[in-house]
Amino acid sequence: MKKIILAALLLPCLLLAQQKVSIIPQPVSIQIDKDSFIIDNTTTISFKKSDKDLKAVADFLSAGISKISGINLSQNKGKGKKIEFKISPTEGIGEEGYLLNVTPSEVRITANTNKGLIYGIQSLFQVLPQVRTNAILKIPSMQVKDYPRFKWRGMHLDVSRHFFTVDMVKEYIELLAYYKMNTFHWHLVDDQGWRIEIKKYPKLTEIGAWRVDQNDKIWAKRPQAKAGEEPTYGGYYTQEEIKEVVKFAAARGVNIVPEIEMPGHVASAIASYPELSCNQKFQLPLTGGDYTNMSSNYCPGNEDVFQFNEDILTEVMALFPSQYIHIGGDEVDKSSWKSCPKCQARMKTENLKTEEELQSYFIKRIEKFIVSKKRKMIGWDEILEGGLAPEAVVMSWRGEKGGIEAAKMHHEVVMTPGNPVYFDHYQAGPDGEPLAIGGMNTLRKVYDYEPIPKELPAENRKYILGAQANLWTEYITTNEGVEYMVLPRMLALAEVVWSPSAAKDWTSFNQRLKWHYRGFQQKGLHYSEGSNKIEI
Ligand code: TNX
Repeated sequence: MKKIILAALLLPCLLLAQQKVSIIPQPVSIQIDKDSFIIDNTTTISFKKSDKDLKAVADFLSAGISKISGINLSQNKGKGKKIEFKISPTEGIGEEGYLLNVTPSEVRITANTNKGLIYGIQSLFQVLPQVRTNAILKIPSMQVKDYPRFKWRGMHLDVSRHFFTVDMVKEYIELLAYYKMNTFHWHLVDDQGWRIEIKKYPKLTEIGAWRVDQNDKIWAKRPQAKAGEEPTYGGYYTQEEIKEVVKFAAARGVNIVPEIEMPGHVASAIASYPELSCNQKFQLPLTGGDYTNMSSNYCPGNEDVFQFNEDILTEVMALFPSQYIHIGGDEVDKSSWKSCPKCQARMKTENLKTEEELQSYFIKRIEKFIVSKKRKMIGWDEILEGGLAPEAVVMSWRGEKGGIEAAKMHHEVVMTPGNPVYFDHYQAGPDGEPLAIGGMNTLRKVYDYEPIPKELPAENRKYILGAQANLWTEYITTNEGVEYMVLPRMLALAEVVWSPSAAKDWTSFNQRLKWHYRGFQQKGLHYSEGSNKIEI
């Protein structure tokens, strides 16, 4: 009897002693014990010294610890307790997985690659305080085995409709890496602004990066530029800045997929080089989010257009090591090609029957070039129309139809259907929410998303690389706006693309979310709690 009473009294104490762990995305397996490892001034990071890349991983951990505590961890010296990194062939965790073992005397992260180690560190960060503290840094003892479900865990950002600074882009990458997302799709080109310096074609950023709408907050209500007005709103990234961002992302295990739109959504390029459109008329880069028109497409009848794009892609590929290069391909108003003599001549010589086939001809030529450089071309699902290029990867955004079709044809696919992973759509309200593009993608809807469509035959499922959320910024003008639309929905997506589907649990997710909300508050990040209130 006495024993039972004692146990009953002790149990709450034991539970209290056990630190709460709220990792998102939920690890594949995690076992938490009651004691903990304490990080102090004597703690040292230990790794194979000769491995320079491991030094970068160690620096990543040190920087994070120093930020929250002011403690500067030593590396490979000192007699204190160790946080050890180990690259060693480990079965069952793949390229990005990790094992994390925490005991009171040691922390050990084991992985097959540095990326795996980085994810182990991100899990460590998620059990430590989120902002600067004077409290003791305690890591609960635990055993974690963890690896992702999908290879492509993407977040997109449109920097054309509104421009975001290098610092903001880094903040975005930091945030997505914290949740083990590994792909940043950088939408660098659209009608409303060309955002990447191209040395061979300087007018792209001298002219194409600027427009006349600096004071307007909502594009739909924006007046068109009047003759003689100075284009002063915009911006672009220099090649040096791009290199810096690529390096920053790589240090966090994030690959950047650059998107260079073609043949449509390029009014900004046509503003710079009007001779590349069918009607060759000069126009200013479009304001806000206006839809493409006749003079915002390249002319596929013009040979110079191909040279131009190949030159641009050559510079782009030198900056971005990504295996995948995105060429857009969406929403081309092909009717303009009907009345273009050069386009019609091209169709005749190439024996193309429809304007869709003409677009397909365009994309196939570009793919050939990209493949000749040992990269893979990815495009929006419109690239299926008129015939898919032989090795193209399809980003399925108009639902999953295009993705299913491509996977059945043995093409790789990234699922990014507007419903539910367009984060420019409302997440709550709409009363009381910032103006957004229609559609209601609540947190719950995102959480319940399953990237493998039921109707896809089993043998084709391996072609689904993963999923991605897109953030178009016609209505999003500020950093706060970006944060608000992404948080907390990105956390739901992270669990969709990382955690085993059997481990998904809405109630548990909501429990864990609380710790993250506190972090957002502490860090001053904007987020929508509203998205959690609406059930579908
Ligand atoms: C469609 S998604 C677009 C974008 C818009 C978005 C708004 C896609 C490939 N094209 O240009 O910004 O809708 O939701």
